[in-house]
Amino acid sequence: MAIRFLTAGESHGKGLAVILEGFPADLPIAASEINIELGRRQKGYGRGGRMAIETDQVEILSGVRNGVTLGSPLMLFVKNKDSQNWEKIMSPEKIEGEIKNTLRRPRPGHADLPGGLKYNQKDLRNILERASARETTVRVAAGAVAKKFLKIFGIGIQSHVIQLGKIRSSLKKIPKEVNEIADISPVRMIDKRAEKRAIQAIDRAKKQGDTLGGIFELILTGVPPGLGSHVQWDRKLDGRFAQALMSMQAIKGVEVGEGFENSEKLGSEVHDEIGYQKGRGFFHYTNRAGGIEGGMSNGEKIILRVAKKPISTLKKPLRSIDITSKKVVKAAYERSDVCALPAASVIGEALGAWVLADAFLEKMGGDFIGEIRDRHRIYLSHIKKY
Ligand code: EPS
Repeated sequence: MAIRFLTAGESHGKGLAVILEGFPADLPIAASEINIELGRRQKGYGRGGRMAIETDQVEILSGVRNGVTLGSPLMLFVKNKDSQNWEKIMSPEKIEGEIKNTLRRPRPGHADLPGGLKYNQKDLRNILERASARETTVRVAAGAVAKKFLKIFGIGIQSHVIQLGKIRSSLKKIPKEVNEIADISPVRMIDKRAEKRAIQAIDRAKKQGDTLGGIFELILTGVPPGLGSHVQWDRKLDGRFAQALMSMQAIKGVEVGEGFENSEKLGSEVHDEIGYQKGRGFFHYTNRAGGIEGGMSNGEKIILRVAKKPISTLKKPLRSIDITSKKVVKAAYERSDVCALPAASVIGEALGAWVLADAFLEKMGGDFIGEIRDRHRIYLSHIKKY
């Protein structure tokens, strides 16, 4: 592992923090660039009331001077504007009298019950505050730095929603500028017909007090071959992507290339034949593998698909048990989103960028951008001569 990050913060606490360690010196980065990514995460049709309260803005507290990284840890902070409405409930000081907004009716599908049992908490707010997807705000901030780093080396990462509930995008050919189109779609869908139906599906779910999930796709371009490694289980690039993406709230599946579809086919229908052209070098005639073979990038586009379950906070709640009385009750409901899939797609970009920046730095090595540039050039010339 070349770089790592740790987040801290509760959904309705003062704010969220992230420490990024291992980034090289001389990477130009500005708060305004990180804020663009934070803004993208806040969008999407089907979001709840919270996003109308917040305008996420990062504060760079360390690791950057005069617009460039120093090689020291970056400390990034995003304030929760909503925290002013929760000051007493979320106070770190001992509260006199009764604590409001306690939660005792765990939501099926949420961290509430397993977290309550594990940490022996009788107010499940002590679990939900940290389990909330609000935490992904600073993961996106970390990813924005990783994206900026990758861009120097011609690596891009984009995302779009390919399925929302039962509505599937039926595009055969994906355009090059995915994010340009997805960023202006309320559901991050490129297929306009599917977009319209997806919006209607969200409206229907909202009316019924229900929620919706779906699948988004990540596309990483310009990735050199040989990132990750076949030699050890925890160095395999596909495994590292899967771990990072699966760690996102509500994610239940990660697919590399046409992973699930390929499982029912013959080998001869699945594997991507290898070609060679002078100037272009090695290439594959197809990319069903999604750009990863043997736990390593193979020089093709990396394609990852990520399945998100519907949010577990339901306005029309499912059956649960009151943890104090042990009586059958309806699960707790508090303000939430009907669908946060478009936001998840942006968060996926951030985590995908992070994993790739880590694997890239591991392969190239170096402590300042100029040094990494030189090493990158040498590696590419080795590949050309191979
Ligand atoms: C989120 C903030 C949260 C929710 C959502 C994600 O705000 P609040 O809980 O104050 O309404 O909108 O969180 C969840 C879906 C969850 O299960 O906790 C955000 O910033 O993305």
